[in-house]
Amino acid sequence: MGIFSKFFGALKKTKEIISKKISQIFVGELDDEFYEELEFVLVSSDISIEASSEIVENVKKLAKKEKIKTEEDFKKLLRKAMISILDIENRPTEYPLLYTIVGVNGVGKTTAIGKLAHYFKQNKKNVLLVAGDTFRAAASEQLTEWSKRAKVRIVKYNEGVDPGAVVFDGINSAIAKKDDVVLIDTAGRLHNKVGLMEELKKIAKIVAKEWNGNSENLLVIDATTGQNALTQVEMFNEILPLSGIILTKLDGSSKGGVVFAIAKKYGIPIKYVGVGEGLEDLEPFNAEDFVQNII
Ligand SMILES: Nc1nc2c(ncn2[C@@H]2O[C@H](COP(=O)(O)OP(=O)(O)O)[C@@H](O)[C@H]2O)c(=O)[nH]1
Ligand SMILES: [Mg+2]
Repeated sequence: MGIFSKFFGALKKTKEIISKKISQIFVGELDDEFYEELEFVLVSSDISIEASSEIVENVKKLAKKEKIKTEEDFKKLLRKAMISILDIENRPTEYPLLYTIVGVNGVGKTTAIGKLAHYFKQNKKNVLLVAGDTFRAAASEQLTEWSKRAKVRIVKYNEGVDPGAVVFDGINSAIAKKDDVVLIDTAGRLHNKVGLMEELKKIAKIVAKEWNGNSENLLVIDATTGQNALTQVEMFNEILPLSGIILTKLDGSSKGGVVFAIAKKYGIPIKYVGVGEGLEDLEPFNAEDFVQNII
């Protein structure tokens, strides 16, 4: 219950804004002017122009067909149209499972790994953390803290060690101990894109070579950055094929709308959402719940 109420609370701001505006513009008549205003409401909630116009087109057709009169019925249709944008096939969670977690500095990668560790642990899985961010000593110390909190194992080395070596040893340790879940932390420094690119590619190569289980590359993005997130998706997807997104800091944001933009433009599913800094503040993403909490 705790997690859910937090999740609902997280999107409350977005919901208030969108719902209030729809009530303001909904006067019974669903004319062109109404739809134009609706599109504006969606775009200003960070649902991109492309995604907003698709939502509006779909809802327009449906509303005509179903002869919608009330605001409640209209919102139901709108929800349907929004869910269909987010309805991207998610890879099933099959074990053993390895996540390589990537993203720019400060988006919440290390925190998300701590929360994921706890989440899988609660589901009776054996989890190993791999401290692949060797750029700063503080990074592996931070991950060590999370490993203690979540009570899971960690493989780490000193600052400056080749992240490839950490990943290699981490994976082989996980295989030896028959772990179910391996979570790899990575550095996100952006001032050196080429260095970052090479590092991540090398990690991906080692994962491909050493790991036989299910493997995914997940990009962490900070919901409060809004449309900037799209640039990050673009950049990281060029380096590594991304299989999913972890959207963090929804608790501090009225910008959950960016998920529609990502789904529409890149067809990459959102897998988890972060709603705080605590161990339990992470949820698998569910499009219906998400939309239900937006309008
Ligand atoms: N409010 C909030 N803060 C978060 C969330 N996820 C991470 N943070 C904070 O964001 C900051 C950066 O997180 P960190 O995991 O170190 O980011 P990294 O550089 O990508 O590894 C820290 O202060 C975290 O506590 C979240 O879902 N909600
Ligand atoms: Mg980090």
